[in-house]
Amino acid sequence: MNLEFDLYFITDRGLSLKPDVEVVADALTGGVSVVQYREKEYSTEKMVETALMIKKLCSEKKCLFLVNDRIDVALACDADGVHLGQDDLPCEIARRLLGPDKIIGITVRDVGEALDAWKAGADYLGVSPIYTTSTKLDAGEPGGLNLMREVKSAVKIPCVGIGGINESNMIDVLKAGADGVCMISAVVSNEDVTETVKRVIRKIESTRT
Ligand code: TZP
Ligand code: MG
Repeated sequence: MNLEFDLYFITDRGLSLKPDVEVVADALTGGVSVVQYREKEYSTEKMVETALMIKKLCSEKKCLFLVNDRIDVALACDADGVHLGQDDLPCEIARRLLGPDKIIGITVRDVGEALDAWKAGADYLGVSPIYTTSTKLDAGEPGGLNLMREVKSAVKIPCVGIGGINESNMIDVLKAGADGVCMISAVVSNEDVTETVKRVIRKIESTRT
């Protein structure tokens, strides 16, 4: 599968100034290549309802749509895949449930976890946390650019940097080997998400020309 990431967008209801579905619409107008729906508190029913609306928007823009943690929700709305952490369902079991064609991303915090996830059949890795973040309180110690470099050279699947990334440090993360960057607070808490996404994508493109 040829996965291409630039700006990897993740919803965060607590930090956004608008409801998730509206923020996703703004991010899609800005041109994000992947949307991950991340929701830790909603009932399953409400989560599926929201995921179905986001899935529709993503399909219209041919944007990849992933669900965080919840394989049941991903299946219910026919998302393109899931993103799983180290404490979620193991990758092999997720693969059995989702089938060969869905995308599975795994969060890794060191090279050992990266190699395990790759061998287990992950399609891409979220390398985390690169910098200190207050968005995910249990993210752990930041691994910095060295973590990004080490993981990227250990595996042959796309790697997305996450954790404390913003418009000032994103280029460093890309230069350290990231195939894409994820920034939650630096994107969703902005008044104009569309403009922010456009600016970030221009910066990413400038590193690739
Ligand atoms: N997983 C690892 S760090 C993180 C997640 C969901 C939060 C990243 O948020 P921010 O605001 O970009 O630091
Ligand atoms: Mg998780």
